[in-house]
Amino acid sequence: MKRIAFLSVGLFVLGAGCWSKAPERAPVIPPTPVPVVEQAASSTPEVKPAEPIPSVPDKVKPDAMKKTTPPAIAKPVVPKAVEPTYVTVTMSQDGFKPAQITIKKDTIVRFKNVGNDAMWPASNPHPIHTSYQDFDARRGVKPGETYEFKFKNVGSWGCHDHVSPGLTCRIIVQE
Ligand SMILES: [Cu+2]
Repeated sequence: MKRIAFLSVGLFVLGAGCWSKAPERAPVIPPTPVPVVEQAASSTPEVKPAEPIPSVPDKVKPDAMKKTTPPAIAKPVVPKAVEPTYVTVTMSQDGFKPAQITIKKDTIVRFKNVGNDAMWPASNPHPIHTSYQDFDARRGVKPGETYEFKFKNVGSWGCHDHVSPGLTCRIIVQE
């Protein structure tokens, strides 16, 4: 009888253990949050597609550099032509050579006497030289000497040798 009672007690204990273990296992299994891990994993791939986006602006940058380069070169080309331009006209008893020239405004003409006698270049008309009063040597230019005059006024200016008025020339000044 004692053995039967002991076994029955042992069965009760085992049964209680089974009952107690069964409810313990049941709550343990569901709490394992398997879907939570999937959400965390799904959040990481969303960040990856954002990485290739910055590579696109890198390709656009070289094109922008090429477009900005040409205007930078065109700007410094503007300032030029500050030094005066010189043109030489020789004069002798054979006349002015060349007898007619066309020049830009502010060009300096060098009347060089290559003859044997003094010459006096001046604007028309002889003898008053009023068409371009400043254009007048006002003296005889000796052989070997040069009379320089800067033509600031636009126009067609007839000229002559005041010593030998038959020797004529023409200076055409343009803008
Ligand atoms: Cu004259």
